[in-house]
Amino acid sequence: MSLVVFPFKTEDPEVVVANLRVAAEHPSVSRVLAVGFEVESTYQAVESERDDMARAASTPIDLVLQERVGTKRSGKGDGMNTALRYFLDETDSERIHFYDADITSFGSDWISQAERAADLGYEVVKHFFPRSSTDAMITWMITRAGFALLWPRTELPRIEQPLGGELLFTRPVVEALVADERVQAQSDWGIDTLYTFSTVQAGFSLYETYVSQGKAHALYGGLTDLRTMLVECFSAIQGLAGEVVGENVTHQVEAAEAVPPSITEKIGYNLEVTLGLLSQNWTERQEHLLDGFPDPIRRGMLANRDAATFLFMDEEAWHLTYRRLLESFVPGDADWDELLFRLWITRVINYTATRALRGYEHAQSYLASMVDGYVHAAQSGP
Ligand SMILES: Nc1nc2c(ncn2[C@@H]2O[C@H](COP(=O)(O)OP(=O)(O)OP(=O)(O)O)[C@@H](O)[C@H]2O)c(=O)[nH]1
Ligand SMILES: [Mg+2]
Repeated sequence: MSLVVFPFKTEDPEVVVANLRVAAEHPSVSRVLAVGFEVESTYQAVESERDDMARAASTPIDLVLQERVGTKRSGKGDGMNTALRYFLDETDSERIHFYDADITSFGSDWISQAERAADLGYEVVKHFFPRSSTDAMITWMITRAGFALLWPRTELPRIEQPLGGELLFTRPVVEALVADERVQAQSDWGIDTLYTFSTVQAGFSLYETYVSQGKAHALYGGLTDLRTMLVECFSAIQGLAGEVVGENVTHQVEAAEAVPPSITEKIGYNLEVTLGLLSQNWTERQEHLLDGFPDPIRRGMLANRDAATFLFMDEEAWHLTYRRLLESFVPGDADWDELLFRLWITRVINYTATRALRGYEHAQSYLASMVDGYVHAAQSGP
């Protein structure tokens, strides 16, 4: 039997409550856990509904606040790590599932799919979803690119959605994650990167299950939230550089099906607002930090002070940029954070203008071949 966990902050209470109910009613689920960030309106809504729901489903629904487990900003990582400890200490379940609480397309099938893969013997199951061509830009440009450049011979760059928050772990995996100090320290948005990295490094088998209806969820709170996520996801990779990862991991990816127009035609962000960011918030120190970057990148970025320019930031320029960032980026330094954000936006706009605009199919195969290209470049030497 399984424990199903929803980490949540402030979300639409109706969505969170509906998702808790779906989980509680699933026949493979013996307990449901909601992990809140603080006592606020969403927490109170869950508190007032959970007894009735639990009674109706004959499945306990617990509600806890996240503990301070890690050493970075206290965020989703503390929430998820709190749940791992709860799973080991308070339950004798064999499996734990995580789902984001804000998903409006969540269904019972998601749990069944993960259970089926675990029944086949897989130790980690990750859900993956069709994404619009301008979504998942942290995943592609930061995480998959970084995995390719740093661990080209491993399964890491082959993982579809390494930052996805929908997944299943078997009990031995949870024991390993709780024993891994790097994982427990990662209290921020870097937690998904650490879970993915640590389980692959430890050699656990991985199954990726495809959810064709997609993950419909709350939109970004704004570009500031995205910036925090970007910085924390990059810092997580940077902190792992130098780690050794073995090549032999069992990894199966379910075939994807045709993608609906609601996803292929979706435009992921506001191009005009984003272009404007290229010329804002420059400081003299940021200009100096660019001294360490190869010249086309340094010159191109400085030109953005006057007018948006991004055609120079193709995949080769991003490769050089990424290597430089790995060497020099200082987490928590406001100018480095801003520069990283601006470099990444330049890359995302370049990709949008030269690739995403050519259509969904083209964009998808381009992104996959970009990662392959990094894998090849990294294998043939620095
Ligand atoms: N317990 C806890 N949950 C969190 C925290 N931050 C986010 N969450 C929850 O984690 C899940 C994923 O967060 P989202 O903000 O939706 O992040 P995302 O879906 O990766 O990115 P978006 O595209 O911005 O929605 C949601 O259920 C959030 O409510 C936190 O600090 N603590
Ligand atoms: Mg979300």
